[in-house]
Amino acid sequence: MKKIILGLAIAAATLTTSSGTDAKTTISIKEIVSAYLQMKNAFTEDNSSGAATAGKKLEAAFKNFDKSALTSAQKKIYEEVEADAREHAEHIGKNGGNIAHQREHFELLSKDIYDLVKAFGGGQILYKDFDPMYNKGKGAFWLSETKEIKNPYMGKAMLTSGSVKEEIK
Ligand SMILES: [Cu+2]
Repeated sequence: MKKIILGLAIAAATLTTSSGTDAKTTISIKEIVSAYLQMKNAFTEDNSSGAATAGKKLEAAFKNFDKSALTSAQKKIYEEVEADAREHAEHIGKNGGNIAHQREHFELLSKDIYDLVKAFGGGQILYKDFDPMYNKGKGAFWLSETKEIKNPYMGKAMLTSGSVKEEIK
């Protein structure tokens, strides 16, 4: 039920923000997106401590996010995502040295960041990429700033595995 309501709220916010999101909000989202991308890039290099550093940065970006410029529909979406995303960022931040566990959180975090980017815009073109093999063949997606595939779940073992599913403008 919660998912359905969130879906509707996102659809509503997309309609109201397509004419232009407040500049301040875009900047705050950009900090969240940039910390997420830093984390994703660390995972592509199997860099667990780099991912942990980015996790702490992402947690801070959420903490510093200015909600005052949001419309009530945007605020609703943000608040739906925030607690969950912060928890994943925190666990990734605390689990340097345990990259398998960090990647489990990264998969769930990617869903949250995707919802935010769809509602607020990412401040840059982003690609939704999909790896069909992660999680025993269940598959998982991530967001990237480049069209070229660099897989954060497989890292160096299978860096180019996966494909672009969506271009988010
Ligand atoms: Cu954890």
